[in-house]
Order: sequence, then C-alpha cells, then structure tokens
Amino acid sequence: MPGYPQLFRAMLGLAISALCACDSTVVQPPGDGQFPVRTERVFPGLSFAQPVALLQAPNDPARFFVVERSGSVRVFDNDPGASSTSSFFADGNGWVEAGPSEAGLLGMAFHPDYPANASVYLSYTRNGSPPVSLVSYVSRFSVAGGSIDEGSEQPVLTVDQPYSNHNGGQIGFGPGGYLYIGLGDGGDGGDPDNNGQTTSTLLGAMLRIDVNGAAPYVVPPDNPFAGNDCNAGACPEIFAWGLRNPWRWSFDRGTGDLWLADVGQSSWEEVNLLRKGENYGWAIREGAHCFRPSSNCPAAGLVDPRAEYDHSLGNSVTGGYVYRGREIPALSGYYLYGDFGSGRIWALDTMTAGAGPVLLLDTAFSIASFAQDHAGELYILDYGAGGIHKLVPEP
Ligand SMILES: [Ca+2]
Ligand SMILES: [Ca+2]
Repeated sequence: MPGYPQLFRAMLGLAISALCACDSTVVQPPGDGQFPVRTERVFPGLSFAQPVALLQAPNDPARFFVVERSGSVRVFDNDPGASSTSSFFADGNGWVEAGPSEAGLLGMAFHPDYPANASVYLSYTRNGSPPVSLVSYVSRFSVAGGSIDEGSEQPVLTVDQPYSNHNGGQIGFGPGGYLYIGLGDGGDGGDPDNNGQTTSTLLGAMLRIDVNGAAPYVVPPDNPFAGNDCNAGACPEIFAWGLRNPWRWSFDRGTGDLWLADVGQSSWEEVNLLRKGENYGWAIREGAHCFRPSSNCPAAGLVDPRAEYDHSLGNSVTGGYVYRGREIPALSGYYLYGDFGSGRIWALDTMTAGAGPVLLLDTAFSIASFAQDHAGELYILDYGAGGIHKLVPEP
C-alpha cells in the first residue's frame, strides 16, 4: 500500500459495479492479447473492510480466511453462494493499532503442521511505550473452538517502528519450514535512517527464523549472518536486505523461489527474485536507478530488480504469485503482480532469462493483495470496494 487514501479509486470501483451486471472489471484491453484472461467477482455475497490477505489453511480447501486491516480475520465456506462469514480472530483487546496510514493487522500464516499443532501466526502493529509510538509484532496464537484464542498470544519477534508507514507485514513459511518476515525500512520517505543498508537493524530486510526449536525462535544455521549479532553490526535473522517496503511476496510452489515486490519511493516499482545473502539496493538504488546519490551511485554488490515500472503505470506495487494453477495453462510459470494505485496486473515469464513483463489487465481495483488457493488459482483483493476477484480464462 502506498500510504495515502485511494478513496477516488474506491468510488470508481463502486460506480462501475453499480452500472455493470457483468462481473468483469476490465476497463482496458490487455497489452497484447497473449493471455486470454479476465477477472470475475467471486463470493459476490461477501465483502470485506480493507482486506489485506486471503488464504486457506493447510489441507483444508473447503474454507477461506480473510484478514482485515482493522484487526479481524473472517472465515467462510468455499461455496460460490457463501453469504455469511464467521469470526476467526477479533481484536477484543484493542491491541492492533490500525490508525496510522499503513499500520494494522497486516499478515497471517498457518503453521505448516496446522491443524495438528493448532498454531497460527499474526503480523500486526501495536502501540509502543513512549518514546516508541508503534511496534511491529509477529506472534504465535493457538486455535481453540474454531477460532484464535486471543489470550494464547506468544510474541515471537517485535520491532520498534520509527515511523507509521512501511511496516512490511507479510509473514509466511518457506519450503524449508522456516518462518519468513518482511520488514520495511521504518518509513517516512527516502529512508532517512538508512535502515535498508544497515544490517545492524532488522528494518529494511527479509528475515528468516526457525520457530520449531527453542522459544521464541532460533536462527537457521545457514542464515547469512548466523552467529553474528545486531550489536556487532549484522543481525543473524536477516536473510536478504536493502528493501524499502516488501509489502507482498510469495514462494513459487513449483520451484521454491521467493518472489518479492518492493514498493518504490517516487519513481520506480520493482519485482525481485530474492536470494539469501543478497543486498537489493535501497536506498542507494530505486529499481535499477540511482536514488542516493542521485547519480553515479555504486552498483557493485547490489542486486537490481528482475522487473520494474515507472510511475506513469502505477505508484505502489503489490506482489502476487507464480501461477501454478490449471485453469489458465498459458500462464504456468509466470509471476503475476499488480499495482495498488493503477489496478494494472502484469505477468512476468520466470522461465526465460531476460524476459520482460506483459500487461495482462487494467482493472479498477485497489489491489491490496493477491491470493492463491490450494489448486493454485489466483485471486485479487480489492481494498477499496472489499470484493474478492478471481483470475479466470476468457470463455
Ligand atoms: Ca514504520
Ligand atoms: Ca531494489
């Protein structure tokens, strides 16, 4: 999310849905017609308040879970005619601080052994003790009686936030069973504290921890700075760094690759293939361009994005998924991502070195997040109007 309201886009989305009985929200033809796809409103009986994540639990294709920024998780049956939801989590204690621009309940992950171990992880922001105003929490909770037991919270990792924006928020378990945590550069603009290039802070980095050993976590022995210490200059939790705001990212279920969209400052939005121990450049570089200094910036040791676009095409990239579903075979192996501000959706060929992105669709959605179901089919969450949309083949 870019950090400013998209009321206009939300109003536009409402106007379109009111005028059109069809469920396709394409307002412009796709770039080159290479992929015959469209979006379709699914679960039309349901809408959500500022939805930021949609997911399914391991081995349970029969239900979906939606994370709402204000601090709740709703669950509903995987039934096209679903007309009601029930509460999976409700912030009854008022812990979740969703007031500042990009704060709130931002991510959720089921432990890979769920439901056997009944463990769910939530990522959210919480008020701090002065002088710290905001703190990012990643906490483990137990599920009992069909919902998260709020009293079972066990904080795994907390990070003080110097500013209200760029809080990252996504969490997820990777192919090795480790928990990955994306953290933004702390916020404000232009990374005033240079957190992206500072490995003695957890800010501006992708973290990787093992929550299956001693509590609250242990550092995987092959992390880049394992055995080191933040106070000694390198935090052992860091997997990769030089990030500005890794709002949404995912693992390719076919290859295990980690694809991450990093939200840009004023000019460039970027998509990265994230590898262990690499520095992705912020705030020396924004996309594949100098940021600070604005010219003749160093490039050695910095990994440029796999794809980028400038602000004529959008203003806040939202990472999606490498398509591994069955309904749109032509998209298999393509990484799909979009823009929160413009509603555009692109497909990037991950199988061909040097391939550029293809514009798939230009939608009216405020794309807060993509989602992937058990079958590998992809969904889009419209933050403004609150609907769930599915990527489907043209008939
Ligand atoms: Ca922040
Ligand atoms: Ca970068």
